[in-house]
Amino acid sequence: MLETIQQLLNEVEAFKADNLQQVEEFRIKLLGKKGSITQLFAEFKNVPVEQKKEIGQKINVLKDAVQDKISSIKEVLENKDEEGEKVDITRPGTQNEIGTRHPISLVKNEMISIFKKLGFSVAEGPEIEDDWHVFGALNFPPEHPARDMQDTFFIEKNPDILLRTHTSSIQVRTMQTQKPPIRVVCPGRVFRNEAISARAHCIFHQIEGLYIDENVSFADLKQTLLYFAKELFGENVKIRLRPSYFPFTEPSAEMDVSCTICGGKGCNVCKHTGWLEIMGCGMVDPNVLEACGIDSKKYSGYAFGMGLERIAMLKYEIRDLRLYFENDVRFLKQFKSAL
Ligand code: 2U9
Repeated sequence: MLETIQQLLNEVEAFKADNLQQVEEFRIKLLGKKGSITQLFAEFKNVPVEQKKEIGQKINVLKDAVQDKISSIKEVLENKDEEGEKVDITRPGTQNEIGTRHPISLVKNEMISIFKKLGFSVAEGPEIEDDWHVFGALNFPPEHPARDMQDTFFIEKNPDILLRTHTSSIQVRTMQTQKPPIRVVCPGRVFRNEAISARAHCIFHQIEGLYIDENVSFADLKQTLLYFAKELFGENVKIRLRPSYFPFTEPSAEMDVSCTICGGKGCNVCKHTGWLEIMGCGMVDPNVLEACGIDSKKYSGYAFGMGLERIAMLKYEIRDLRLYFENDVRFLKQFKSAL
């Protein structure tokens, strides 16, 4: 009997049909009143008790195989889907939509490719940091307001551990592990204890740059940033630097670009000034170089930093920061690019 079951299984497996008539003949041959499987069930009562379990299971497997085979062939022959709905096989197939890159990733990748052309490499670092890498090494005095719980997220059990408030901690780590010349850009997610609105978020992204070598000057910084602005916003963009203050750079400046919307004539976006602030920059403070193990008498360097959300807002005319974090596909699918 086992042999017969195996033979029938082979037959079922090999069965093919060109029309429904052949399928029906096949069904009758196996499952009809005088069909081979019906006969097997009839002979089952003569099977010795100790073989009943094995043979019973095998006959059931065979019966299931026949029924599966019949319904799958019928589905194809009748052009019906799994639910039995008639399928129009002349219709074009449904296309799988491919995803789009997030606008923050797009501007980040574009900026990285601009700085790579100038010889910068990319460095990354941990989001959970210690006080020294975020504040101490960067010349923040002990009482600086950024160190306050109102501005920074600290880990409850250990006030020395916090979420980085800027990506500058990556440059600190780079300086500790590499010898000049150093030329890096550091993109990453940063965290500040702020209420969420159209203009502020507690999570955002920065990209910062650092160049350290002998005889690096403010003129090198200015020319690098001019090249960067032209690559990102177009050949006609103008830049201007205004004096500013950061604990980690001296002298420090803020850089504006001529308004990307009105070209400098004045509009709502630039509040009729013709200029848009896009980044902070400056010469690395000698205290910072020394704290990170670099001889400030031999080496000098420049650094700059900017918020990716702000740049993406200007590039894509996005008016509300919260859109970046909602992952609404109607927003996301508008951004298509090779980068
Ligand atoms: C080291 C030394 C110096 C990085 C710099 C800025 C100026 C700056 C802000 C722009 C908008 C951050 O996203 S934002 O809020 N950044 O203005 N960042 S210079 O200076 C460094 C970094 C690391 C070791």
